[in-house]
Amino acid sequence: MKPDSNNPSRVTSTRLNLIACALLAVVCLSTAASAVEATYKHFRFYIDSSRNPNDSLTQLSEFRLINNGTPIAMSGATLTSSGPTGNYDPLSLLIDGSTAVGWSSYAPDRSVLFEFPAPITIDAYNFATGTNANRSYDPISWKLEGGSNGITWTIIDLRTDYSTTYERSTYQSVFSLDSLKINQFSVFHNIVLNGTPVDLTWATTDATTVTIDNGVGAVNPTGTISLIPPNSADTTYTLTASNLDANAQANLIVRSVDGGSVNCRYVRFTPTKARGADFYIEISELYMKDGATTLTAVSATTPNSALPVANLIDNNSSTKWESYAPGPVILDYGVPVNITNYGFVTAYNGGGSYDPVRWTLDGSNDNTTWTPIDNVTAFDYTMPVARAIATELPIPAGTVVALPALQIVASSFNFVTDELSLTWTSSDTKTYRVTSSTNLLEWNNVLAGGLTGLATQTSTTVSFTQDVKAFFRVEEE
Ligand SMILES: [Ca+2]
Ligand SMILES: [Ca+2]
Repeated sequence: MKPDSNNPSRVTSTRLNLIACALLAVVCLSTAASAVEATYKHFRFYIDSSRNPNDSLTQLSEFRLINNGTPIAMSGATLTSSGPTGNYDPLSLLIDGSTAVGWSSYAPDRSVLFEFPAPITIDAYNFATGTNANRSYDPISWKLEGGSNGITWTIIDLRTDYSTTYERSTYQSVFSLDSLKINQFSVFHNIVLNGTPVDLTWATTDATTVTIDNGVGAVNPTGTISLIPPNSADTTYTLTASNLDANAQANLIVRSVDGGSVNCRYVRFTPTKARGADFYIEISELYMKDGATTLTAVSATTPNSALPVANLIDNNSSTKWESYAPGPVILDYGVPVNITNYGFVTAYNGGGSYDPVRWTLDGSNDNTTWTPIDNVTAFDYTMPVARAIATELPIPAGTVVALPALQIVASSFNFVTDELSLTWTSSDTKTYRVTSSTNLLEWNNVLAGGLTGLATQTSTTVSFTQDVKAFFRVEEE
C-alpha cells in the first residue's frame, strides 16, 4: 500500500497472547475486473464507527449512489435516519449537491435510509467528509445495505477501518461494489460450553483465495464450517481473503468454558458496553436458571432507570428496562439459590443498538461482598439482533478474573504538535508499552515503554510522523 499523507495514523489495540481485538481487521482495496450491481428500492448507509467513537456526533456533507460513473438523482428519494435523538443538521443537506453544508447526527442516529419510488441499480457509492474541523466525526467503518421493505437488509458493501480522508468537505475514492472484501465473518454464539460445536459463517467478494487459521485452512469464498473450539480458552479465528491485487482480514473470538455453578442470594449485573456507539442499555428480561428451571427473583434494583427495572424480572418480554446512565442491576432471590446459567431477552423494540454486549456478573449473600461469576468484557458477546429473543450463557467453572481486558478506550491526535494521546484499561500490577507498525505485522517500533499501569485506566502521549501511515497499539510488558 502506498503511504497516504491524508491518513497519518490509525489506532488499534490488542491483548498479547490472548485476545487479538476485532479492531485489527484491515482491508486493502483495489479495483477488480468484474462489475457488480445492486438493485434495490431501499438503501441504508449504516455507520459502525466514526474515527473517534467516543465523540457524540457524526457528520457528512454529501452522499452519492452511483451507476456507470453517474450519480443517481436523489430528488425522488425519501431520507430518514434511525434512532431516537434526532439530527443535529437536517438530512436534506446530505443530498443538496453542496459539500459546503452537511448533515450531522447524534450517535444513535448513525444510519441514513434512502427510499426510492421504484428500485434503482447502483455499482458504486461515495460520500464527502463533513465541514467541521473535528475529524473525529468522520465515518471509518460502515455498511451499505439494500432491501425491498426498509426493514430487512442485505449487505452490499462493508468497510472496516477505512482510511477516510482527513480533508474537509472532500469525497473519497469511489467505493465500487466489485472490490475485494469480506462481507461477513460471524458465529451464532461466541460463548459456549466445552465440546460444543460452533458454526463459523463467512462471505467474501472477488477473493481468489480464502483461508481460516487455527487448523481450518483453505475454504470456499462463501461458506459455513462447524468446529469445536479449544476447551477453556478464548480463541481468535482470522479469515484472510486475497486476490492478485489485495488482501483483507477479519477476526472473531470464540470462548469455550467448563460449565460451573454458584450459590448466592444476590446477583449483580454490570453492563460495560452497548452494541451501539452510545452507552445506553435496554433489556426485556434478565434471568438466572438452575438447570432447566428459571429462578424467580424477588426484586431488581439499580441506580438509574428510564423505564422500571422491575420490567427485567416480570417474565414479560413485552416490557423492558431502559437506562441512559446504566449502573449495576442487583437481583435479589430472597434466599441463596443455585445458578448454572443466565440469560437475557432482548428489548422488544428498538434497533438493537442499546443491547448489552459486554458486562460482568457477580454474586453475593449479603449484598455487600461480591464474588465474580462471569466476565464478558474481553470482546463483544453475540447478542441476538432480533427483538424479544432469549439467549443464554453458562456460568463458567473456576475463578473468574474480575479485571477488564486490555483495550484502548480513548484516543486523540494533535496535528499541530504531532502527538497522539492514548488511554487504555489497565492494572496497577502491570507495565505497558506503546508500539507502532506500518503493516500490522512488525511491531518493533517502541514509542514508549515501562509505563506503570494505574488501577483502572492509564494514559500517555507519544509523537507520530504525519507523512507516514501507521498503526498503534498498547501491549502489556
Ligand atoms: Ca451537502
Ligand atoms: Ca420484561
